[in-house]
Amino acid sequence: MKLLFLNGPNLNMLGIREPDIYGRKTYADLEAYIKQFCAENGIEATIFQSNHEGALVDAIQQALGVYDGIVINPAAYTHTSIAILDALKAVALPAVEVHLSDISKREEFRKISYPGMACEKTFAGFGFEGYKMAALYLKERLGK
Ligand code: CA2
Repeated sequence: MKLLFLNGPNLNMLGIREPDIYGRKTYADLEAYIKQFCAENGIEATIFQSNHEGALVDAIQQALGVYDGIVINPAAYTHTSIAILDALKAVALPAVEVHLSDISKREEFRKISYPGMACEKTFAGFGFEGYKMAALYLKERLGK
């Protein structure tokens, strides 16, 4: 099973500021965590981070016919991006949304998720583990 892990803007800054919200671990730690649980669960993982909305849209479009599913943390684009929502709808691959923090318990503007409307599930507030929960959900769902 091949999964594409997409991470949006500023996630490359993890561990540098706001440790009370996002923890002390770095983006490199997140990549290592994803690679390790994927290896343990027979999942082929590609991980991509971008600060640019169009680059994330391109990555979603290019996933068609290549990946079995998408795990996405759109970061701040969660709350603004109809373009990412439309791209997810266009490829219609099974997708799961992940957030490190529990966006339902933060500022009002974080409560809406556009990409989430094209995702089968959302795991928010579980830190790095949310990525594993999302991947295992897709593994089960795809029967692989
Ligand atoms: O909780 C999440 O995973 C978020 O997607 C993270 C985004 C935020 O805009 C979403 O509302 C929820 C922020 C990404 C990382 O932001 C940082 C800010 C300062 C220091 C390090 C990372």
